[in-house]
Amino acid sequence: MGFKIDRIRLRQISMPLVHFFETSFGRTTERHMILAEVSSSGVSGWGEVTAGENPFYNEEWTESAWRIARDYAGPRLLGHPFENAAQVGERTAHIRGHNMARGALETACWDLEARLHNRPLYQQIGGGARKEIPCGVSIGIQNSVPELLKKIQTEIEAGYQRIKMKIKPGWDVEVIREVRREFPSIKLMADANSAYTLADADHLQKLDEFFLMMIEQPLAHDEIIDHAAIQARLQTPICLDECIRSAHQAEQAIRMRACGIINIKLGRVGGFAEARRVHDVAQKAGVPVWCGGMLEAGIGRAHNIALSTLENFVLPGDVSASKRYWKRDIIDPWVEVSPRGTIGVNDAPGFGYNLDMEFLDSVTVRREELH
Ligand code: OSB
Ligand code: MG
Repeated sequence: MGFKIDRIRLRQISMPLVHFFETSFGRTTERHMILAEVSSSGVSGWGEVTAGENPFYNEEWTESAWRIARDYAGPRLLGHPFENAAQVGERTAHIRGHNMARGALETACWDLEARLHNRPLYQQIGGGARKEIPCGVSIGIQNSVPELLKKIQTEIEAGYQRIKMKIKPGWDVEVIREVRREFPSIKLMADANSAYTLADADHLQKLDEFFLMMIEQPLAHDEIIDHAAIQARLQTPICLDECIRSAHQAEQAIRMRACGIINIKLGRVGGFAEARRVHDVAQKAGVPVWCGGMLEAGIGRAHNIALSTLENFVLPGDVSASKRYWKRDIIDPWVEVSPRGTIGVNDAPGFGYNLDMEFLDSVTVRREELH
């Protein structure tokens, strides 16, 4: 069943985080995100832009995504006869970069397609390998080590299956040593968000003694070759995040042995079709993947859950409970995590949750409609 998009509604919402989230590139206290609603003859699908508030994780931020979605990507989709949602990404592939803005519209079209077929999104994308997905948490840089230890304790008690901690120069080896002293056997990993260079190789080698599951994106956001060089010097597997924006880059990184694991983020690769291709490339090479997070509100979170039901998402992801981020989420029910650290996958049509429209309207700060 094909479809034509006859209306696109963009809205920007603003919500404070329950707790600030700090990475090597900065601290976030309030999220400003864009939601996209694509409609075809009265049926709507929803997507979420996963860009940050500043162009620090990658080149995108809320404002650039608004302009790309409104002026470039949105108009390319309106009125075009799509045979299926897998074709949507190609319509905006002439835009250089800006995968998160493109991805919000692409994922919205998959949600729309799922609803037109009256089936859950996870089935529409070809997932369904598991009925509940394994969850980890990403814990930001804290003001002190005791605060970090306390946060880890809380999340382990809640049942989360692995802990990811953010690192940067000055908050790395000695902090991880303290964490390991307190929690000798938890599944632990570190994410540097590109805070180091090859000149730090000797320093990063010290991390091998802590039996980390992986070290995520230690080097530059666009540097696959240097990651191959650092991987050759480390026993701990490298996991690439920022570097992998396409299946082709995943193929190159794997071929060069730049990573042993890949973090897949829908926005970073431009949507479900490319995420699936990255997944397939990795699976063929025997490289496990997991679903990353971008501090999403309910729509993006629900999409991540659907993605995580593809076969090769075998490691716990950064997809966790709504209440870790929000005082109130925009979906109903909120995303909840079981005591064994899993999220159950819903069978309702589309992304599987209801939108809390009243609350959504109350946090909306800007709107635009495209015909
Ligand atoms: O590198 O995975 C990352 C958040 C913002 C930007 C980049 C990253 C992250 C996270 C948070 O680690 C994951 C989450 O809990 O949503
Ligand atoms: Mg990361």
